[in-house]
Amino acid sequence: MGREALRFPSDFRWGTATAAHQVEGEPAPSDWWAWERVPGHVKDGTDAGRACEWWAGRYREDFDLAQAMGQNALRLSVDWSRIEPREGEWDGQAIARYRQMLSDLRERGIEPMVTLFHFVSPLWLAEKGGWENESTVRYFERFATKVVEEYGDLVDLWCTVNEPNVYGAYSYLLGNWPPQKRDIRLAFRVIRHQMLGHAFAYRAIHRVQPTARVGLAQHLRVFDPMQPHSMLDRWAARLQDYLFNGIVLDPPVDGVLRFPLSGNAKVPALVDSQDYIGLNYYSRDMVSFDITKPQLLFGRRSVMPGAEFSMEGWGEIYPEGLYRLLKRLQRYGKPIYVTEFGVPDNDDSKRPRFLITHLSAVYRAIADGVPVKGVYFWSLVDNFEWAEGFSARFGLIGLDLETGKRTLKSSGQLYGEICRKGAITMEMIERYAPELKEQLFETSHSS
Ligand code: IFM
Repeated sequence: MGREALRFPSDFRWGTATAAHQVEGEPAPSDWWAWERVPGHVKDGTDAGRACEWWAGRYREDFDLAQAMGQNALRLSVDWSRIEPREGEWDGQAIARYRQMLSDLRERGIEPMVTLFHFVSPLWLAEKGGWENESTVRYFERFATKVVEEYGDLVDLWCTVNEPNVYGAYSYLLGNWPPQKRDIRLAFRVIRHQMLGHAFAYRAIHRVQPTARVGLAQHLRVFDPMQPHSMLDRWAARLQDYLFNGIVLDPPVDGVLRFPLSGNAKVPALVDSQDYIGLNYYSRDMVSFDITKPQLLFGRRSVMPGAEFSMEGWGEIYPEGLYRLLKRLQRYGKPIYVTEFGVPDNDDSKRPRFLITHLSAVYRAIADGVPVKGVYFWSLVDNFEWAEGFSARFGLIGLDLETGKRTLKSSGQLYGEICRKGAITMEMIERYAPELKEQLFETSHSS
């Protein structure tokens, strides 16, 4: 090894993250399956009909590459619409196929983290109102129980719900995703029900598998005031932070669903309902007070002038935000997994540096005592990016949409080197982020 700079703990989980609908292809009838078929819904006219062909067996090619990269962890989801295609009916073949997938992972020495709800609802459930409907909480509890009964011998690390706040915002407030509603009250209702779904699934999983480690993946963003000296900008930034981050962060700790999720109702099943905290981190927003924007709660979000970007329309690349959020999560006293971090970067020109700067932020957090146990880079392979289709590529492995051929990108080679070494070397820092040298060396000398 070259001169070593930053060595991570020996039991650190080096992983990548995926989600069923984004990679599998041949989807079963679901709300997304119905929605993406309507012309004009997906930006580039693609759909998830083929995706990365995992359902047809090509997951093996990606698992082989993940293993060769030295990854020891993979976050993937099971698609509820496959396992329970009709209310109360379990599909034995689909269950068997996921079992094969999970066994194939284990055989490669890769530990699965399984997500139970990642944005996609079976069509029968969506037709009943999906998460708008409180009874979905109980349907979800039943589904979680079934999944753990089926795979408890292969999996003990579970993620109940992915990004409840993003799902609420995109599907029910901004109207970008199915069912394309724009109703702030509905958005909070859907988030509330997902938090309850998490709580009941948490209890159900532990009933079936007492040793399970269960959490949820929280998408947190940094909100900074555009003018730090402006009281109004500071107030607007705090409000955005509360309404996006705050409302989902505290309920699994103290069990209280605060306004606007509910009027401070305490739900016993929610109290202390996570064994780890999952953090999905992407970017930050600069917030300015704007009296003309009551519908946005007087907070206009924009980007820091002069900031680093990947692609037009996507947020700022801000690695310090990952460090800041990890420090913020430290107070909860739970193990932390970075369940996603990643960047849309179609020519892979930014991703290598992105990896080094973000993993350095994780390293600094660990050196400061934050119990980060692992990271899952989004994503293993280029995949179906929801309403963006395939126009935004997030993978370490490139995917040729015509042939399905996989190619490891430079970022994939770099991540592989880091995973295999369990460290970021001095050469990597000098090459990709020389400005960090001083800061990191101060950290590693003082730690
Ligand atoms: O692709 C998504 C993923 O499904 C959830 N978190 C953010 C990713 C990138 O946008």
